[in-house]
Amino acid sequence: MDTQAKIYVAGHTGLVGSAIMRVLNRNGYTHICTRERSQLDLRNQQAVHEFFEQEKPEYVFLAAAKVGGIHANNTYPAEFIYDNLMIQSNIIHAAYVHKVKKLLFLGSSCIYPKMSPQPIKEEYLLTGLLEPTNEAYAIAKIAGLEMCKFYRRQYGCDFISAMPTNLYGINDNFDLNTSHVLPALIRKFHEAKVNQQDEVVLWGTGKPLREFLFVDDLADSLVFLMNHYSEEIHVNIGTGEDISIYDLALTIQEVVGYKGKIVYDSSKPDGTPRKLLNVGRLHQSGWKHKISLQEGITTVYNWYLKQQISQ
Ligand code: GFB
Repeated sequence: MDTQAKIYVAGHTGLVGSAIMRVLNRNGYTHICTRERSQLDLRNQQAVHEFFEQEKPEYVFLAAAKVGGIHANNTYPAEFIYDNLMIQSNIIHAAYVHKVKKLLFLGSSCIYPKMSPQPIKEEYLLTGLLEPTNEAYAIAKIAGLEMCKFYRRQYGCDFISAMPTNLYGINDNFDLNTSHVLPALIRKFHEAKVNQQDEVVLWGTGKPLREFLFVDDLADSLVFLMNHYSEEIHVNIGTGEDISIYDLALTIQEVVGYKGKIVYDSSKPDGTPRKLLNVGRLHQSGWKHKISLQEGITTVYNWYLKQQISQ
């Protein structure tokens, strides 16, 4: 991408989109176009078509999506499949019609089979049944990456897909009903510390293993892929290391400085036992993450504290 190129970041206020904006700005990209949700409903095909007609972006980062943690995915599957299928189909098709030079679609590591061999290679897609708690979201994301593949095959579009592992960072969602585990734990431990609670209740058994990537690292990898990757197969993006929810909780507890007890509510779902990505393809293409989990959690907790003060 030329630094003068016109770039559309779909989902620019979200966790991923806002990180892409930071990385683009830092790297001297000045011609970025965005729309607020109130101005453009990406589920509306006509509105998306008109937006592309008017703005004619050359590059598109498709980071707009309906996302959430295990509880939200499990509770609102109709919304997760509808919103995501509509948003991504409208943008991918409009990018083809309006001759976008390159588009990068973002999926998720939950696209892989629940019982996939570990670490998960890109080739393991569609080799087994999905994890039920996020099946609706995963089906939508699989459709998106397959759509990019088929538009490349039939129309010659330079559309690529990236599959990030579990993400966290600033601008994350801290709502305890809809968030992912990492921001939920920051909030739970922080509030327990402030309110001098004896214990904090976490979901599931603590046994599942998850891989976490700081979202600024992800955004850096996406700009890298936009500039250097152009293949049909999607690329896994992660650190190549995972941690149990039990150990993650101890790490966050320490960063926050909470001294009480941790209790697990096993009536809540665990989700996939493990989803560690094989990041060989990403490393071979020349990119590796920089921010450690400890460093990332500390950054997010400091940001969270500032938000609390400014509220
Ligand atoms: O991050 P998370 O919500 O989603 O949960 P997934 C990860 C693990 O943390 C699960 C446990 O085993 C949860 O039971 N956990 C413990 C908690 N305490 C909490 C808590 O207070 N809040 C939350 N949220 N979890 C999502 C998918 O799966 O991963 C999405 O639902 C997406 O589709 C995303 O792919 C990356 O890692 O299980």
